[in-house]
Amino acid sequence: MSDCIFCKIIAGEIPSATIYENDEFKVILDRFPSGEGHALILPKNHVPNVFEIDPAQAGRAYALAAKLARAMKEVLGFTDMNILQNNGPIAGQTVFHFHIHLIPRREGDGINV
Ligand code: D5M
Repeated sequence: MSDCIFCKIIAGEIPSATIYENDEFKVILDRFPSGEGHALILPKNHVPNVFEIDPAQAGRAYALAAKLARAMKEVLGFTDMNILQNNGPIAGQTVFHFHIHLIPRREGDGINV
């Protein structure tokens, strides 16, 4: 989708800090992180939200979230994590391309999700 910032990132038209990639997903660091290591899982196809994503693809995205959560915990040394996903502006979605937030949590980090 031509005016979607995440599609532009996936196409390599604007830079991102990519931490993982496969045929179906790209995982980048959030440009406006809630905390250190805040990452986003993006499907490479444009799909706006949970209401429109193929449920099987949503399943693969969450399976990837579970794998990455473990890898990130080992590498970054945090203890806890929020995994969340916003759908629609009232729910706080600001980029209308489905994405899963992976937010490492540490004691006293003061993050409000
Ligand atoms: O989350 C959208 C997230 O996308 C929000 O945490 C900021 C992040 N964002 C916005 N622009 C960029 C770029 N260019 N690179 C990386 N991350 C970005 P939402 O759930 O829609 O509010």
